[in-house]
Amino acid sequence: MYPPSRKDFISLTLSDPHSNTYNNGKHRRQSCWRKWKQLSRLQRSLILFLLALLLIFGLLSYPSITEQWRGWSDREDWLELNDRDVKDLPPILDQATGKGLPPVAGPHVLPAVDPDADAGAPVEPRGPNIPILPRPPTKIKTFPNKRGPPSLQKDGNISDTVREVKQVPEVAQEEEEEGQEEDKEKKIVSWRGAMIEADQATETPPSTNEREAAAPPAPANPADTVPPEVSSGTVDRLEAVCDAFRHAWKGYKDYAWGHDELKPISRSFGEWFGLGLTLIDSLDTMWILGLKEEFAEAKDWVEKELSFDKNVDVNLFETTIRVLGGLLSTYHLTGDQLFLEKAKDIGSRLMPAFKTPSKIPFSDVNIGRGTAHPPRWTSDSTLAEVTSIQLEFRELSRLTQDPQYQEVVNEVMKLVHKLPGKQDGLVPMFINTNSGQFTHKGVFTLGARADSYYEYLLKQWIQGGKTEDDLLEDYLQAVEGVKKHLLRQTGPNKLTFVGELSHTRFNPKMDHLVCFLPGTLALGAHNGLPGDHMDLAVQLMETCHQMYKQMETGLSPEIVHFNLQASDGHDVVVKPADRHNLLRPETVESLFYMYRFTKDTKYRDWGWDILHSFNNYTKVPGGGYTSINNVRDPVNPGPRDKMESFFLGETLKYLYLLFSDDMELLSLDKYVFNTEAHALPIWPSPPK
Ligand code: DMJ
Repeated sequence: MYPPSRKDFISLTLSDPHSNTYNNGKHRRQSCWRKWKQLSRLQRSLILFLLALLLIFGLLSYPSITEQWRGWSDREDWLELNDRDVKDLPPILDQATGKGLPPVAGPHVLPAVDPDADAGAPVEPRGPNIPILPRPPTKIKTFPNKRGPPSLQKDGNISDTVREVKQVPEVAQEEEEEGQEEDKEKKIVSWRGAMIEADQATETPPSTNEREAAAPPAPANPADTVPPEVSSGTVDRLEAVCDAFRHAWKGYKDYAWGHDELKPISRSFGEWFGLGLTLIDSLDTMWILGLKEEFAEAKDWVEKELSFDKNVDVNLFETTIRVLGGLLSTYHLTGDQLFLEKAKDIGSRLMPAFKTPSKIPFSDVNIGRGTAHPPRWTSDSTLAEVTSIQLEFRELSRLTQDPQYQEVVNEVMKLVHKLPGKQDGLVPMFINTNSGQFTHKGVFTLGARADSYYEYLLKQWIQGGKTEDDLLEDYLQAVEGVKKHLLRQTGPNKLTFVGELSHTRFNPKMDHLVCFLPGTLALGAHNGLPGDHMDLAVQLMETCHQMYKQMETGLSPEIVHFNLQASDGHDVVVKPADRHNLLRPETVESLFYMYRFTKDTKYRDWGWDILHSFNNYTKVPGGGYTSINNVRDPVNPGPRDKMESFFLGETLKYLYLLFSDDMELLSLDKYVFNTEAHALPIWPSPPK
């Protein structure tokens, strides 16, 4: 005998679609009901329980599903995205219509991208003219509740760590707004072809009236890290920069005086060349900020302590841009011969670097022995290094009436100008000091090792009174090369960025260093170069701003990767090894140029936010600012214990100039800044 069968299972009968048996709705309902009745109580309860669970789960997951549809998912897995082959690149879409943009007449910026193209291979433009990239939307996620890191605050006086500048009275604010309205009306295309006759004279020291008029800032609550609301060009912001400088200088003075760099956490110093790099890099900044006492004590050190008669290997490029550039700039601002004498001394000691078979200089010089050599592991020099010393050497020749400095650096430019191995004006990153040929060909970047080559093409042309056609030709060609090979947009928010090319493979990687480019493009447009350079500058400036804004600390990482996928998600991807911030200047440098040429106050506001983030996450109690390891971790950004000299030489100087209403303070029609933010005069035109 078999026991009575138990109905602990559900049998499903799949009907034959062609059969007539169950094609009637009434029958089907009856049949379902019959089947339901046939189920045991346990089975029915189980089914009801499962249905209830499904319903609850569906209700709970509804908001997050819709959120994803809206593209506001806060997934963290985007952080770990790896390099992707650039497949299925999206066509450039019109933001409003979502359709592909037709070619338009006018200048072009970006090559059209064929979605069926090979991985990463840029596609020839579809027509003679390609549209300017649509502007990125402003709806980007922000992190309003940034907090200062405990690791930088624990042993410090809170009011020392974060300071708040006082509110501007309402009336003043209204006046400011009216002024801004006027500014907007006046906003003609001032960046086209406005060249004023160059003026060779040194500039008188800036007035400190503005600074002295500002009331001392009140201490703030360190947890309240929202930038204080001050109108965009007020003395409060200038005073905040001066405060930052004083704080940095205090650390340097207390723990690293006369040495190259401050180590603010360990309250000690680091030596690179043993030339007082931070002190020399800071001289003209102090002069511009009106910090008379600090300047006087630094000058005293230069006069009494600074000696270049040292058996020490220095890097030709770094010493030229920081030391020679810093001394020349300070000479022009102050008219003090001391700085010119020191400039001549270091300039002549760097000359042995050019004694090479190819006339392409070695990277290292022993300034005491008068010998030079390449790095131990190669006979190559870095391209940016040998092509970004020209402004300084040319100026030294002009001031000393000794042509030797200008001759050696002009020779390098001549060689590079006619060298094979470029791609539409883009240059490889290395050049051999024996053969004078490019090496590591096929790899192109606007970042490390190539960046200031492009910057100095334009700036030499401006410095020399816009007469040296080869420089202009190389610059214009390079900008076209950038547009053709390196420019792309992110998938999610259409941010325009400059990637890298490695043997035709596109890599959506961009160094923070590339953020010099918006400023340089704007400077070119101001000097009469095509208007679409300015359009591109505006787009790249937005991207560099987003590299800060999208980070939890409000500070950009050293390197970002951009997301080319059309899907929702984040534009900026940061790999764990790239999350550090070295207090670099390039973005605030470009903000300064963009503000000077457009008077758009948003650029000042962006700079203000950056200063605020530096104060929150890099300011070290007791004195100094430090590089940090992780811009994504506001609780522990990981201080690196190093304050680079360019934080005082460049970053704070550009912030001050950005906030200053005095457009004649280092007018861009009279001065050209070297790549370390040291101002050199534009040469007067020769008499006709
Ligand atoms: C500076 O020394 C110069 O700006 C150089 O051109 C690039 N690197 C640093 C700043 O980031």
